[in-house]
Amino acid sequence: IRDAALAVIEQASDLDELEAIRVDYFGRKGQITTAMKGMSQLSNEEKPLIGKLSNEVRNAITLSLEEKQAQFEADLLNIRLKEETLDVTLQGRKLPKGSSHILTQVREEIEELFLGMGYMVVDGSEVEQDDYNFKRMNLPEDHPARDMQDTFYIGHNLLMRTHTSPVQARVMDVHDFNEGPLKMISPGKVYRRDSDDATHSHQFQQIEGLVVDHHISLADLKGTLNLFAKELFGEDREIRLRPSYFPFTEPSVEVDVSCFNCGGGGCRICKQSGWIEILGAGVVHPDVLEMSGIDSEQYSGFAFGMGIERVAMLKYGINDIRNFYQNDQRFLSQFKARG
Ligand code: FA5
Repeated sequence: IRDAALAVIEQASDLDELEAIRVDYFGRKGQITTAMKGMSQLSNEEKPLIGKLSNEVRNAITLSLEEKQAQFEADLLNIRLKEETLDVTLQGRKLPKGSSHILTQVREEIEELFLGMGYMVVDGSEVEQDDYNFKRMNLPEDHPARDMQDTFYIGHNLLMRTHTSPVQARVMDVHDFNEGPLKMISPGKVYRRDSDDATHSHQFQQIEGLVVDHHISLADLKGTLNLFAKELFGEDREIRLRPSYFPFTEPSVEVDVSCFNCGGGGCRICKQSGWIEILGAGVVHPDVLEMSGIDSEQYSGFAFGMGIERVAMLKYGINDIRNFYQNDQRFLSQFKARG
């Protein structure tokens, strides 16, 4: 039995076959089991001899089965290890990479420029009180200039801010001049009931700027804006100041930049004028300072509010403001450069 068993075990080709062999010898009706059962019929002299022999046979077969099983298991493990090997030299698949929105890029560029000139960047709230959006900007109720900016009201005394100017009042309320002059910009979204067209959107972004100190004049404003325009648009672009009106500045100006697409000759963006308006500005009205508790005899300031979309249109020659908000990848993916 032993030699026959060892021979079949040797030839077994997998774990299943080995199990069949084990059953064939040690199963309920297996050869060894049957032989052991037959022991009871042996004489007392034969029992120890045959018993010893059969134990040896059983141990030899068991050992051989175990060895073979261990060998099969080791083989299987090796095969699995081989199959699961990672080829670290294989080229990876490229994942499409996103980037920040073109308006975010332009906003950050403007922020960096003013940070470099010592301004702080302040956050404002898109939901604003009527008081701050209008009254504190020298626009009492019934003031006709409230019509200049059609407003989304969301409750009594609460509205979606129509410009970033209310941040001026909020910052002036808390500024301590013992710590130095006030120099801040405040970027953010604003909302108006404008009809959308190539240069107007009902939701757009502004950057407010405010400087208050002793002896600040229109000349400081002009110098600052000139520097800004040259830095952002390049030396060859021109800016011009036109007299304008805002209740919160006196005098007030609007600033145009020479148009990109037509080289100043006139096109659809600038409506044939060769110029596009990017911001409103002026010398802070003394009443606005006083409402924040700032002595207008001692202090003066300038302020400006620019449209970020308009700046981006001029910088990159984009001829329709709606491109910024339609999420067309063909448009957006052109501006991946700065990420
Ligand atoms: C204002 O909003 C004033 N608060 C600006 C200001 C601040 C003046 C501080 C003086 C001192 P205005 O409504 O002109 O002004 O808007 C300012 C800029 O926002 C415009 O020059 C233009 O660039 C942009 N803008 C205005 N309306 C829209 C619109 N519907 N869509 C896109 N950009 C707009």
